[in-house]
Amino acid sequence: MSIPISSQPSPRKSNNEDNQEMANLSLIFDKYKDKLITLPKEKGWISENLYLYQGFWHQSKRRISAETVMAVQDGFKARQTDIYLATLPKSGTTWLKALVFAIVRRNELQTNCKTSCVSTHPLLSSNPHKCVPFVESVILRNTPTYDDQYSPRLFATHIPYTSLPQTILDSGCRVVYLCRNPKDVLVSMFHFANILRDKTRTLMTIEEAFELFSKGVMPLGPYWDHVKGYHKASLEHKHKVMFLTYEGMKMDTMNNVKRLAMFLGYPFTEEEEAKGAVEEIVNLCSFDNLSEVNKVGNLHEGIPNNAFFREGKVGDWSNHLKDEMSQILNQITNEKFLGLDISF
Ligand code: PAP
Repeated sequence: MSIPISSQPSPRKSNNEDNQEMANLSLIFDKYKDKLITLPKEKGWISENLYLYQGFWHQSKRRISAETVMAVQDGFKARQTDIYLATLPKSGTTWLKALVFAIVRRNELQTNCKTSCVSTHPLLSSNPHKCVPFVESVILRNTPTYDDQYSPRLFATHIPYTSLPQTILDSGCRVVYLCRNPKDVLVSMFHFANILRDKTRTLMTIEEAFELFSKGVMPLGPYWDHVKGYHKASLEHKHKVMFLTYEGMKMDTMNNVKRLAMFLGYPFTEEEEAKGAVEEIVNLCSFDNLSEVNKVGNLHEGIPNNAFFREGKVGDWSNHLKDEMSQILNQITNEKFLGLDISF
């Protein structure tokens, strides 16, 4: 279905919608509080605790939390035409959201015409997180802003494959998973957590972050289990689950954007390629461009837009991790990924 640009859902939400979401979030926290207190706890990166739910560590009392995962499992309804972008936090979610939004909505947004429409593209004024919502926060919305009338609906999720609601698994929709070198995920999460950390807590040290990460304790960790779940699904459902790496995307963004478009059912025509549409999307979604657009403002209260843009590089871990930490993580990763075709 082609939607005229004038009727596109606006990525900006009104204060009323934000207030409604906060009210719905409180109801969800309340609904699942008895279940939450039965779960094993560990030290949290941002708030005090993480909770072990279905084998993965989740935050609590946040938009992306054990409670909102439970609510998604209980109430979310997937469609066959939906597209889901799955990641472990800090693996390139923001980048993937931007790329897929720009690819799939390009006809409506006419990104391939180099005149006026480029200057009005939502990604030139909005955080990619506003353009592609997480299912974990979509369930907080009331129906009129649920984007039900748009097809395909674009959603992201941090939910591990084995915890995805049955409705997504049964729908036969497409899922793209993006994973990243664990050492860069650890370092990125370490910086992000210190920006968002509860003000009552002292900042984390890299040693503390390393220790928790190696034990599998990070939001949505264990890292290795999250990656393996989607990797297995990509082998079992080749046409439905696509497995990408941040490093591969960085190395050859143009070709991977073309592959992504093909997989999602929105291949670039020869004419589009000749006009430079792929390049235009790659540039629109580049770290330099998106970090410039998002250098001010907040995504939500207490979450600055610029927290999602730090270095955007492959291998920044070497500036933060000691050799010994790197060797231990290599060893764990080699053991966990033994026999799997996953490399960074
Ligand atoms: P999220 O899961 O909380 O949404 P996510 O977007 O996955 O976060 O991770 C942020 C990382 O992606 C940051 O990595 P760094 O800390 O190592 O720098 C961020 O810089 C990087 N990033 C954000 N946008 C882009 C982009 N357009 N291209 C490449 N990397 C990006």
